[in-house]
Amino acid sequence: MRSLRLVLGDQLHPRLATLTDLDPKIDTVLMVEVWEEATYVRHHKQKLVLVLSAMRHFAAELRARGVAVDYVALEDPGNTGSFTGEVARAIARHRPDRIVVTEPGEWRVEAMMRGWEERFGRPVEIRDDTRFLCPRPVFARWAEGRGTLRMETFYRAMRRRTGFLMEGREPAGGRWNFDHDNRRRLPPGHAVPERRRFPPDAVTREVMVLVARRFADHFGDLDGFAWPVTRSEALAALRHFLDDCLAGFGDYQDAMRAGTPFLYHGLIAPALNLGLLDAEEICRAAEERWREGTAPLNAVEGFIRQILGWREYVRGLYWTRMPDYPETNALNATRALPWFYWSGETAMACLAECVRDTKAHAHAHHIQRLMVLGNFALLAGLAPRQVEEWFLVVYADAYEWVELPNVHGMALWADGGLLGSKPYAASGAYIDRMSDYCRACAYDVKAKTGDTACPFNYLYWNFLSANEDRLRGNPRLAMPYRTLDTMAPSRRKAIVAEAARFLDALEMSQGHPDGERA
Ligand code: DLZ
Ligand code: SF4
Repeated sequence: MRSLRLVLGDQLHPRLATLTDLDPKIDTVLMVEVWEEATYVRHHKQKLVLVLSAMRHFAAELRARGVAVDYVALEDPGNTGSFTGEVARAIARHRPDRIVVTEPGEWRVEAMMRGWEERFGRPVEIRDDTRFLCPRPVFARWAEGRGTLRMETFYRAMRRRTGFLMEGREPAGGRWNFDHDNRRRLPPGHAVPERRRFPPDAVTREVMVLVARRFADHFGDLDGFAWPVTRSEALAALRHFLDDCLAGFGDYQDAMRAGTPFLYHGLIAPALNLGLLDAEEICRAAEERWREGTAPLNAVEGFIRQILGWREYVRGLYWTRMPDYPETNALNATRALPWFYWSGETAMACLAECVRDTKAHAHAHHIQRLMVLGNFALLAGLAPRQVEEWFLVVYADAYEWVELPNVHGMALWADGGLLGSKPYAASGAYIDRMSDYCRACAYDVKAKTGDTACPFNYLYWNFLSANEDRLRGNPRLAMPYRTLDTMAPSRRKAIVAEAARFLDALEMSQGHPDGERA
């Protein structure tokens, strides 16, 4: 039986389910660069380069292994610009008996694929994505009948299921979670490891020219592109992380420092989410470092939890809740995304720094995303759909299955607590504790009201006040509500007025440094 095997741009794994039983004598692999995928959101320029360059390299590697690859480039004459259109053309070229694909990372694309059998009059086999450690039906069974879903419960089940960091039935070190050890601020003058860069080769440079020409108006700098685009580069990036960064990752995973965007972070999510690495090999490699004594357990457990726990959990949740998941807006947030999310032009130094990093690298680490950019969006009541689209656009590792639950559920609490037990709201004190951003800021992080007061301060109390009906009963917010209750009514009124003034100015896009358009 002759198969046409479609490999998507984020499925570039040598043992992808689509390829396992490939017969090089009769089968063809189809890879297509399509306008629809490049523009359904206006991806950061570096994300476009990463996906297209990695696709081209992967096709070359398959060909070197003797596989027939039919590769349609973005500007090839006749390119219809969509997956469906390109599969139709490829069927006419190859006359396959069936089409083989692996489940995609987006509900939108899977819905498209489900229509192909009828449309093309051939069997379409959609295979499980074995790059993930928790198959979709296993997650669905785990979630079924549970009133609330909690990552920690799922993570423990996954530790037991896979045996990572287990000693018999018990967690290694006697604890499941070492998060308490992982909240250190970076000491002044602390030198962080120099990070390995992967300068563009000829293939990547060609894609950079294409992106500069065809996507000039997309967000992001192109010049600093240094992401791994092949499996061997991705493995080198992983080794560099394990050798030079993992040991310090745990302690400083929540720290932020101006001018130092990467710290001890993995920087492997773009490669992992493309398929250049897989979750199992990463967890195995990290665990090995602990077993051989070169990385402490708090670092290794924290790292493995991100991949085995959090990443698998958000994917499971995405697939069990789509397509309705993004429709909720539990806190009725409707404010438009301020322009400074694109320009970085705001007097709030923390936000400016995080947008600058994002623009320069298509990257910001999880605390920058959650506790600065996401926190502001939560406190300012920005419309979830706009914030979600921004996060999907700007990060090199962002695909909807991972971005949507992280933003809609975790950062914005728009799902009303399905994914996370409380909104991750914080005042300026948190940002000041975990970073050095406040030192260079026009605002005063210690001031609670007044012209120079840090906006995060009054926005935080205003948020709790405005959403009291919805949030007061949450046991994890009992403490801040107790503090709010002890506030003199006049003080509370001043905070609400200050927040209203700030948010009005933001909305009007005038009259306030943070509202001005670039
Ligand atoms: C993100 C992306 C981009 C920019 N371009 C392509 C492309 O031209 N061809 C392709 O196969 N995939 C691309 N992708 C990745 C897809 O958008 C991704 O496979 C779906 O969103 C499902 O996760
Ligand atoms: Fe951000 Fe407030 Fe600190 Fe300025 S003072 S950097 S706005 S937290």
